[in-house]
Amino acid sequence: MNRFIRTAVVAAATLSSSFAMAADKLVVGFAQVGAESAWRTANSKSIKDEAEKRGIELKFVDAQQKQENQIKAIRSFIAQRVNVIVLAPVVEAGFEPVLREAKRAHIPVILSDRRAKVSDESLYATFIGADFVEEGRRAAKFLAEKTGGKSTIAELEGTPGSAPANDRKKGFDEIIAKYPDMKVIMSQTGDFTRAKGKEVMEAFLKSPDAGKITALYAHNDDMALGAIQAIEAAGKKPGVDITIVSIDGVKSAFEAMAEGKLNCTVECNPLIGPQLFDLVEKVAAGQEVPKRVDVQEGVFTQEQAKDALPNRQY
Ligand code: GYE
Repeated sequence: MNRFIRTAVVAAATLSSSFAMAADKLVVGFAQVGAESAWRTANSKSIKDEAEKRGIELKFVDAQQKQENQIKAIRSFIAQRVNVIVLAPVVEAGFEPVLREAKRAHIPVILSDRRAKVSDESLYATFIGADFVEEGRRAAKFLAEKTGGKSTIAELEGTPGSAPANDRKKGFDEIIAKYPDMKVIMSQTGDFTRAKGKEVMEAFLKSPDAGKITALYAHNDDMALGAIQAIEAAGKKPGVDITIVSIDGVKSAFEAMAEGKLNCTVECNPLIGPQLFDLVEKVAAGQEVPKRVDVQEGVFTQEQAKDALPNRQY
């Protein structure tokens, strides 16, 4: 074989093996909610890291908390013929038509973190996420215990129409209904962000009933952290004058607990990358998966915060 032919043969062999590799590589489209909170940042990182570790090509779209961006992203994943679509639905309602389009294209969809409301369960392969109703119950149980069943509560809700906002309210209300002296007197959305949490808390503290507030329930840590700034600016002591409970368990919440400014955080574990990609690989291989997969989580009080802080990964 002369030198030119040998080079050509080697080049062709390299090319065909790289084609084979490209064909084997799983391609996953992921329509993420946004980058609204520390929880979300940790969740995105966990998913990106795990895809990289497994050699899976991840097409990542940050939808900036807008449903229309997620619908657009899913349509583009369908056009690109990805192997699996992962969707973390911003809100529960309104995804059915685009999920039907994915089904018609025979591309399986996995719902991650937040549920979507659909009339036909065959529109998604599985849902992996936390039990948000239970998180709401845990927050209320802590508050009931801490305040001896007596508190006048301000509530910072998550994104309207989102599964965590709906469920965390539901679970919380279910428990406080058992305590005649626990009442939510004001409730508004802070869209899961620190800036909005602060803004809404400022408004709460200027309202005619401001003096009655003895407790704050925030649907996530970021909003509670924003509210803590507003409470301090109003000359009150967060964690003392107003008992505060929130959900997620992010590092800054642990720091706020260690400083006595936040009383409790209910964990919602965002590190679901490994569990998620186990499901992605199974679904892509046509294997059976459970329709619902739970993520494990706990509850942390100020007493436990200092010990737990060095080990927090998010
Ligand atoms: O609690 C919040 C984030 O869907 C569980 O979304 C998630 C929530 C989380 O913005 O911080």
